Amino acid sequence: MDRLRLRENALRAGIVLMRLALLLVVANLSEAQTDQTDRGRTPDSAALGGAVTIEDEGPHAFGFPGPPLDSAERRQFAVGNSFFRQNWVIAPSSAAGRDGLGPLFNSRSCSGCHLRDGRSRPPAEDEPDRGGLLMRVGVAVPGGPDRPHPRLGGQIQDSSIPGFVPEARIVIEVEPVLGFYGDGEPFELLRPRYRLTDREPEAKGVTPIALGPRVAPQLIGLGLLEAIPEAAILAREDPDDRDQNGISGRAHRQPDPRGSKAAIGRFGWKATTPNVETQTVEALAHDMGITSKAIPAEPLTALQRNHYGFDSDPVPEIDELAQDRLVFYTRALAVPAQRRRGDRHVIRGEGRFLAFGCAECHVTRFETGPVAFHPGWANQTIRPYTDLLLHDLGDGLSDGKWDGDARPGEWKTPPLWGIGLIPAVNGHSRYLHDGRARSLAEAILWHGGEAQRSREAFRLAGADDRQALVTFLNSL
Ligand code: HEC
Ligand code: HEC
Ligand SMILES: [Ca+2]
Ligand SMILES: [Ca+2]
Ligand SMILES: [Ca+2]
Repeated sequence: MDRLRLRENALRAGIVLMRLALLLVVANLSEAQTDQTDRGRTPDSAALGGAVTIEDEGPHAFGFPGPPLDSAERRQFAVGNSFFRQNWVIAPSSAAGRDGLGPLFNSRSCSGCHLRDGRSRPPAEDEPDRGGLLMRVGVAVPGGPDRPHPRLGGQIQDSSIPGFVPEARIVIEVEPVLGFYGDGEPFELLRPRYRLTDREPEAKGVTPIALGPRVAPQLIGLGLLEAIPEAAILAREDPDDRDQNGISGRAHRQPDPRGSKAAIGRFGWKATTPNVETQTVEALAHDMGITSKAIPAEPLTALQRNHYGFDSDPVPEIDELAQDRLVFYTRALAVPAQRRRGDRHVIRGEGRFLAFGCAECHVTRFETGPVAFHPGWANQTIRPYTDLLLHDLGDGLSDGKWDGDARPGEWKTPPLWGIGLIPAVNGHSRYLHDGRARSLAEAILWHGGEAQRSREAFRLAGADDRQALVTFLNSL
């Protein structure tokens, strides 16, 4: 058995080496090539999003429309962009079509959290603006999914319009966790703990509360992730770990609110939403207090409605055309190309990535299907570095909060495309679902559970190999 596995590994290593040699050739070829579209079709090129790849590594790298859009579609994209960035205001106002903020909300605009279509970070200790971290909430039920909180619902809205009280404030306390690399070099991780203060009086005393902190992820390539055929995702499931590699991903199945058939969750840190449209209308309602045709009620619990004597206006606050443009925009954001692909540290790091088993979950290659929101997004070879499956990453990352069917320790493998550009776009290097990791190395060191073996391979590797792996991640 073991010998077989050894042989398998040796074989695999051979394949990896051969692939690397190939990559070198491809990298050299594509260096000489200037034609972007040809480059987009080379499976192992820097075009991580196939034809939906752009070349930019500046602060706006996440904000480009996918190249397949024609000029009329680019205008729709621009309209969607303005709805993404502009602040919603309190109704009634002269800004018809952009009013209806709250009464409870987290942010006045999508870009308030997804700044430049990118990623938020948790607030520093002395920062009054807590907008970067969204807090899901529930009442913990031993051994099972938690229930919505009777007063607070499923999410803490930490802002309100006048006449309403923000639900609570979030306090973060960190505790250092010390560790050592294989060569004796020490490292220190910071384990966050969360609690609520300044709760609205009626919400006090309801315990035990389960808290789920989440940062806003970058929004690139979402139309591509939507277009991966369901069968291709399900083919990678292995809930009982039959191949005994310690990894047992499963899809997050859930009812699609628009249809009766169970859909596969793809978006959110726990793959709670099946498509960009659902994610968008939920963000409008829960994060900004903007009602839509799909979610006509403000995000208030029955207790809050009674207390405030509040009724939702039956007319949706965002009209259908604006919502369509917003969804179109969010789907159409392009993926930045990989940088420095021919660099020898990047090549070495990619080798480590494969050898450490990272690609078992951060899957390097998918083909999008024939059905996509736009023909340019169909039939593309993409390198998202995700399997869109849930994995148990161990107690260290468990937050005690269920989300749909996903257990407290289960997380969707996040795509790694664009991960190296977060510092350029958002001016920080915070990673993982709550932004606790202060560097890519810390993000890896937090991996446990199904990724334990991978994490240990990284931790025990030599400093050069660890650095090369991080250099590779930064090239994505
Ligand atoms: C209060 C902060 C906040 C605001 C405002 C906000 N988002 Fe988000 N967004 C998040 C967080 C946090 C997540 C991750 C949610 C989760 O893990 O369940 C997310 C996830 C997403 C995703 C899924 C991305 C992925 O790859 O999984 C999309 C799409 C999205 N948001 C779009 C929007 C749009 C469109 C708007 C405006 C209508 C918006 N968001 C407003 C915080 C925000
Ligand atoms: C068992 C599946 C699995 C394996 C193996 C795995 N990861 Fe992950 N990875 C995840 C999941 C799930 C998360 C999200 C965890 C969270 O946010 O709490 C994650 C998060 C990350 C992040 C942070 C991403 C972000 O958007 O903030 C990086 C970087 C990363 N992994 C790199 C690696 C590297 C490098 C390896 C190999 C040493 C590896 N991973 C192995 C599943 C895996
Ligand atoms: Ca409203
Ligand atoms: Ca709430
Ligand atoms: Ca397995």
